[in-house]
Amino acid sequence: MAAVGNGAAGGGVDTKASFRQIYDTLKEELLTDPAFEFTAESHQWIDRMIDYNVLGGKCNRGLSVVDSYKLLKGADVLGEEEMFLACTLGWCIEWLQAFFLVLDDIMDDSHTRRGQPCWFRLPEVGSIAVNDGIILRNHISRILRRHFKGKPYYADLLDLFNEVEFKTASGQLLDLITTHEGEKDLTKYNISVHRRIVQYKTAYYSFYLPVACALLLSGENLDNYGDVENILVEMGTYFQVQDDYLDCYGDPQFIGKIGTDIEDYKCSWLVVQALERADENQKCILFENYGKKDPACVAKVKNLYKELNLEVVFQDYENESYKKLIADIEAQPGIAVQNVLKSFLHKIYKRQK
Ligand code: GPP
Ligand code: MG
Ligand code: MG
Ligand code: MG
Repeated sequence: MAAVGNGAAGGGVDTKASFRQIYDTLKEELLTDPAFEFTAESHQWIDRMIDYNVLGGKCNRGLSVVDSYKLLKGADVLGEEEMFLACTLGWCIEWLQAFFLVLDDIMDDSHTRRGQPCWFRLPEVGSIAVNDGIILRNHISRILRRHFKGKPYYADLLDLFNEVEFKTASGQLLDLITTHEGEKDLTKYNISVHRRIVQYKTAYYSFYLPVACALLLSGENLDNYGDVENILVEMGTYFQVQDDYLDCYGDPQFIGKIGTDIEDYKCSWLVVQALERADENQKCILFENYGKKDPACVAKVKNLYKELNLEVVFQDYENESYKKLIADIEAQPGIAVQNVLKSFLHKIYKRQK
């Protein structure tokens, strides 16, 4: 099989270019899906909806499938067919992410995403975004069916996406019900509540899923990779702590979204740290101002975070997490697996967006 120049492991320029090209193929296939007779209007809608929601991110999750697969195989360059399949699975994860984000932005009452208005905020979209989310989810099944039906690992692949989706939706449930009107109670927020939420809502789909896809492509049985799963879930927890931190301290221009965690009464890592460190007076300030839309209340919470030096607390957490993850990774028996995990960690360590 012809080898294509798809660059060195680690998301090289060539890998990114090949990855992007395959998007065009997959989109075209979805837009000519024989299971549906598109009208001109629906064709145009789906075309725009996919571009708007699937593109524009960093593609870390998708590219990690390709990078991980290369590292597992110990090959810098993949054959054309292998490259296509790895990129296709990567795009399935990007589609899953688009599906989650379209719906998450409605649930979190967010305004911007990836530097543009959230999809549901467009006047012509509104609640149609809910159905678009469902369509994005169904696109994954369409893509998997077209390119993987008949492969020995097809059933495992479907099962993997289903399991991960269930975990994510369950984590999203935990995230949402802690913020329920009438249930609002900051005394319930602590690090183990936070941990449970973020493991489920973020870590499985963002970290375990890309590596699990690469393992299935390599013919591996996921039952043999429990330790790898645990390390990836830890990495995903660290990633969501960064997300919580950036929600408050990130530059909206740079991260492409305006934080809403304080307004939304989220069980964010920052509020958990603040609660652990606040004296009685400071706790009163938090209790009175957390979870309010009023910008003056949000400013009071942010001031308190400053007083409590949470920026430094975060830097310490980041350094400690990194050290712990590297130690856990180096305790793994296989060098290829170690490389996969390290490569993923280095994509996110000290990220600014
Ligand atoms: C990220 O939380 C979690 C998700 C995107 C999972 C959503 C799951 C669904 C089943 C819809 P977040 O709200 O902190 O992300 P962001 O900061 O990007 O809005
Ligand atoms: Mg959310
Ligand atoms: Mg959100
Ligand atoms: Mg967030």
